[in-house]
Amino acid sequence: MAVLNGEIAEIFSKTADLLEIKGENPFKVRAYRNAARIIQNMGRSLDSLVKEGFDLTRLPGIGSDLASYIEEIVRTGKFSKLESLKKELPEGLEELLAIEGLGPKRVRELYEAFHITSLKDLANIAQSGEIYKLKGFGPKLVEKILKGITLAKKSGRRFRFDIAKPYAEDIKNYLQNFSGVLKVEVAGSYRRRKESVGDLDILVVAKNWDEVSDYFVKYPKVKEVVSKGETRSTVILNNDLQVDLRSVAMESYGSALHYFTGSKAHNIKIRKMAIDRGWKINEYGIFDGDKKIAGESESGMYETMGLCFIEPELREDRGEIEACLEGKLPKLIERGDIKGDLHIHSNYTDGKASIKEMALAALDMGYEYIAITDHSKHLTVAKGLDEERILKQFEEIERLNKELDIVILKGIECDILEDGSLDLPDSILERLDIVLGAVHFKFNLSKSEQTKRVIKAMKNPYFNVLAHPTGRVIGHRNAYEIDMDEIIKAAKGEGVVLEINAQPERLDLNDVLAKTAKENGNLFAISTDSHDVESLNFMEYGINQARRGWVEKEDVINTLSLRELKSVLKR
Ligand code: DGT
Ligand code: CA
Ligand code: CA
Repeated sequence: MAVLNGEIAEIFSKTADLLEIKGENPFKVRAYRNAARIIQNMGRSLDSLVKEGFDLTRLPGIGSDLASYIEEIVRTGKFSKLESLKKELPEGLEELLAIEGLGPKRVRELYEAFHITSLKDLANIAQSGEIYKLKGFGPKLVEKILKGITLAKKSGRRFRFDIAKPYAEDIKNYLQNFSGVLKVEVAGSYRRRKESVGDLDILVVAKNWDEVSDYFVKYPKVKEVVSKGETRSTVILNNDLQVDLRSVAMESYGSALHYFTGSKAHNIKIRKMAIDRGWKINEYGIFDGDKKIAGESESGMYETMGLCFIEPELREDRGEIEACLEGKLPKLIERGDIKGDLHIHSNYTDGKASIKEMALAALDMGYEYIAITDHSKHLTVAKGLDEERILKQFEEIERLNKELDIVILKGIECDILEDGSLDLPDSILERLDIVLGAVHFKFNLSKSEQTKRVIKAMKNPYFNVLAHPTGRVIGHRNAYEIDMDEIIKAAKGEGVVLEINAQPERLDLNDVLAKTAKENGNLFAISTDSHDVESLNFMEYGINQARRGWVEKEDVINTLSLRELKSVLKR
């Protein structure tokens, strides 16, 4: 059985966490973390590369140590270094690391002082006040920690889309390989491309359900079989992701797919419409009395209801049924509409690859242009660019533009300072093709101050794109307090484009805000914020989120030709 890239990534990221808590060399920790990140997004299966005898060190970001570790994991399913770390430090500590405000040093202190190994332990000593006995733990930090625990608990039972995806694809593949399986589809929130999924809901049409169910529970990554029933079996995978498999008859495949794709709210609305007509609708079909009038295909279900086909991403009861009836259903943007990526970092700051490497990878993806948007000087941890280094970068970009068959735009991800001014002078900004502005510090301003700060920044005539507009990180950090209705209005007024940041842990704007902005007539940039070559593939997640926000091709500036794009950027 193949080891998934996602599993290898998870092993390295756990190793990084435990090493960090142990207080090991930060470079070593970072190497594991980078490896995890790169591997999570890699297009090719490491398992098959190893089995083909491919030299892994030829892959970007993989040195000889890492290559041998990957080989060990592929061949044994385990990583001995992680196994021995687990003997030194209890598991569970790494979930504490995800809490905002708790770095590895504090996690270690908490473990040494109170033997804390879980969120529950942490909540207990934080609430009892005992935590104040530790140096450096004041009321502000403890409040932040308690907030973090609530957030982690809420999202802890859910899996980010990009984490669930390789498993969903692998299980689908596994089931398709069984000869008695006639059809397989992953339904539920996964099919709706939600940013996180609670579990996977898979439908099969099987010649013999019992055989398929037996085969399903033997899927090698199953940790626990929860139930094995007449029409449904449920398992938990090694990473705690739950998978439901349901048996469906061919003649009700469409109705079952519709029912189990959801959302529940969307289903309920359609069921009401059916009832109003004197019909009945369920996972077996649409019935007029005893007569079945639809159910074989999903499109037939919508057609029978007098509705257009509604894309799964829209099925949230956010007005999609009404929009269809009024002939106003959007034609959603597609991956193939994208002509370039407008938020990319290079090794001038905290990116891992050179400008040329990023550009060549983008060219390989069929892009016509990219923007290099490294950090500005305020972000010292990322080696942010000052005036002098930007000018040096200009020269390199100009040289590459003569050499390569892709256009590199000169850009910056400029820090928005606390008072709403920008981190670089207008004399530099005016020479750039594209200016992204972003909040990277002072997340804790009041709502009105934060709103004022960002609006003031957007008034700068060179400001083009508001990057990751709310600052949220899924499962880790809530959006900062900011009045997004005001921001959306101001952005439109100033000719500022809103980013849909495609990093799977950001997806910022989220679906709901994207829809609000779309209704307001704003423009978007769907951008990967790549720090390495593999992350250029994040575009897919940004497209998912944009589609969930009803966004169409016309709303997105990186679907434009270079000439049209340049005219939008001259605001
Ligand atoms: P999740 O797993 O929390 O990310 O979200 P879903 O949407 O995948 O929800 P899940 O797994 O509980 O159920 C899968 C689908 O089954 C759901 O989207 C709609 C359908 N469904 C489940 N329960 C009900 C129900 O009580 N009524 C109706 N109409 N549909 C339901
Ligand atoms: Ca589900
Ligand atoms: Ca489910």
